[in-house]
Amino acid sequence: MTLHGLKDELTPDAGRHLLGVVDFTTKSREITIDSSCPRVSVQLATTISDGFSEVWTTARPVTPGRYGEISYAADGEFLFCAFHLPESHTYADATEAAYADALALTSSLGYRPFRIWHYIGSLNDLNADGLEVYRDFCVGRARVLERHGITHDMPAATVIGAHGGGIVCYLLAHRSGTQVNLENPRQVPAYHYPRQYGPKAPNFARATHLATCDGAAFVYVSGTAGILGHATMHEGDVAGQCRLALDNIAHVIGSGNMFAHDIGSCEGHALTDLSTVKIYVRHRADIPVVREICDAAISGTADVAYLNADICRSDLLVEVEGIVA
Ligand code: 3HB
Repeated sequence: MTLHGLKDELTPDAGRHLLGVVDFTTKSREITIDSSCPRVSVQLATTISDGFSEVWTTARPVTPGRYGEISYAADGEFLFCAFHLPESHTYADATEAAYADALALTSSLGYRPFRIWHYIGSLNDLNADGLEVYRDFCVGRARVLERHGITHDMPAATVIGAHGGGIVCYLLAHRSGTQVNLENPRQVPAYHYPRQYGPKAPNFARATHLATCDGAAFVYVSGTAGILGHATMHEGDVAGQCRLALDNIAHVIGSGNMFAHDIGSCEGHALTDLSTVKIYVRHRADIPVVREICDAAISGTADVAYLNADICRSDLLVEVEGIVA
C-alpha cells in the first residue's frame, strides 16, 4: 500500500489498484464509492488550481463496500475507510456513532487502524452549547474509545480545520504488519493533556511506525505543532512555531526515539527522509515564511502541499504532518 503522491492524475501505475482517493478541493461533496474504491472530498483548496488528490494504491485487487455510514475498500492486507458527518450544531453524538462503526468495521474484518485523518469545518468556533467544535469532536471520540477500553496506544492522527462541510474522517488499517505507535518525550502524550484543553483529552500518537508484511517500513507522522510539554510555544510567532514543529518531528523519527520504542530494525530518520508532507498554515499571508523554513529542511524531491487551514488550538499558527516511506 502506497501513497501515490499528492497529484492531479488518478490513474494508478501499471499493476496497481486504487484503495482510496482523497480530493482536496474547493467544495465539500458526499463520499462516493464506485466499482473500485471510496472517493472522499475535503474542502481545503481555495481555487480549483490549488486542488490536488491524495491517492492510495495497492498491488492487490481491491473490494469496495459499505458498512453503516462508512465507505471502505480492502485488499486482504490494507483497508481504507471514510465517513462524512454533515454540518451540525453539535458533533459529539454523531462522532461517537461513526467512530464506533469505523472501529466495528475494522475489527470485524480483522484490520488494525494505523493512521487517521479528520478535517472539520468551523474547527475553532463554538458549537450550540458554547464548546469549541474541536473539543466537541474530542468528546465524541473519547466516549467511544472509553467504551472500548482504549486509554492509549492509538495510531498517528491529524485534526485540521476544513473550509466547510462538517466532519470528514478517513483512516488506513492493516492486517498483519507490525505497528508501533510512537510518543515524543518532549511532549506530554495527548491522552494526558490537562482539562484546560477541553473536557476530554485528544487521543492519538505522535507517529506510527509500520513494518508491512511485504517487508516495507513507513513512519506516519501525526499533525505536529509548536508544542512542548503540553504548552503552545512561540505565541504569535509563526516562524518559531514552524521551526519547533519540525524539531518535534525530527525528534520523533530520529534514532533515539526509534531505539526508545524498541524498533530495533530502524536506524532512525531525518526530516530529509519525509517523502510526503502536508503543511497547514492558519493565516494565508504566513505561507511564504513557512515555505522558506520548510523548503530548507525537507528534501526537494518530497511531495509537499501547503494548505490554509485552522488548527486544533487557536494559538497554533502552523502544523506539519508527513510520511517517511
Ligand atoms: C487529534 O486530536 O487527533 C489531533 C489533533 C491535532 C494533531 C494531531 C491529532 O491537532
